[in-house]
Amino acid sequence: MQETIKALREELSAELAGIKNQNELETFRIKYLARKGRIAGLFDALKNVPAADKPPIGKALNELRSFAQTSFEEKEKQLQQSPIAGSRAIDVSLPGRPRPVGSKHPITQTIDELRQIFGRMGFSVASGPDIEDDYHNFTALNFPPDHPARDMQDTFFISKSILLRTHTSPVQIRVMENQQPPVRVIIPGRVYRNEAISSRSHVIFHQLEGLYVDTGVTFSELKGTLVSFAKQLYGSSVRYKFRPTFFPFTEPSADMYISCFICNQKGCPVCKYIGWLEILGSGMVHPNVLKYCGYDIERFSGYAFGMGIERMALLRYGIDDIRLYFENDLRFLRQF
Ligand code: 2NM
Repeated sequence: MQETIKALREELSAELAGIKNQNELETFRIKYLARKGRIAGLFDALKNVPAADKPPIGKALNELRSFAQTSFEEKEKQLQQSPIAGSRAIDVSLPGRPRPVGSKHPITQTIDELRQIFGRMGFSVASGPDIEDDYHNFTALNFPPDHPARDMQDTFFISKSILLRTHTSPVQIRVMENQQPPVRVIIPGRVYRNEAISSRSHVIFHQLEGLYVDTGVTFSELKGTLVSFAKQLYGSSVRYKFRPTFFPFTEPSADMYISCFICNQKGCPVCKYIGWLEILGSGMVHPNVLKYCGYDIERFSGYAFGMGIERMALLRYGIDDIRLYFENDLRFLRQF
């Protein structure tokens, strides 16, 4: 009998140690501690023990019962304190709670796509300061001293000669100041203009400009690169045309148009009923600009181009109000 008691004590200790939740603990209680459990069974068997042996065996049985009861209570306390308190607290079979996932701003997505296209054509990405000086924003870009863009009306001045850049072109100047040709870079970035805010214009917007300078760069290379760009962005069947224009920093200069893919050139509000969409400005870098950067104009020539990112995104996503890009309204942003 003493042997049986000892064996049962070891058995229930081992079993209790492996218990991980309330359900298993309840099974344990029924098996050992309940009225018809194994310990009670041993007390029943005490009847058949010879009278002389009863006191020591009864004592051992009482010890076993209180050991089992105490161990059980300890285990119960332990399970209740555990953060994953048994299977009642956490149902691991429940589906997870979805967490809201953010998305890239449509301007960032558009820049990413333009970067990829120009990246495949050998352009690397450069950047520069938003706060510029008059020299890099205007003078080195061949703006005459009395040019209207230099007016307070159009430009945010911080002091007499420090300003918020009105285009990303000063970055091209900084690249050329620091590096001899060949130069092949694009510059995406934020620019600032002192304009009345409306659905069509804003004080903040984004540009992407590109520059290629090397020996013997020609206008036909400019056209070839930009036509390839337009076909990659708008599809190979897109029609295009270049129209002469004027910029201080390029000569000759040309605006590029593509056939309106919204109305298929039948005329619509987006193309203002002319069937053509202006997508960028471009030209051969003015020799004066190359000279300001210390380049030998007898050896080097280059082309440059620039486009408005908001306009690109507007055409891409059919957005009709530029202000939406800067309001951070989640109802707008969630659509991208
Ligand atoms: C445009 C259009 C045409 C341009 C020129 C230069 C630089 F620095 F090389 F002179 N940078 N960007 C350029 C030329 C920009 O934006 C409509």
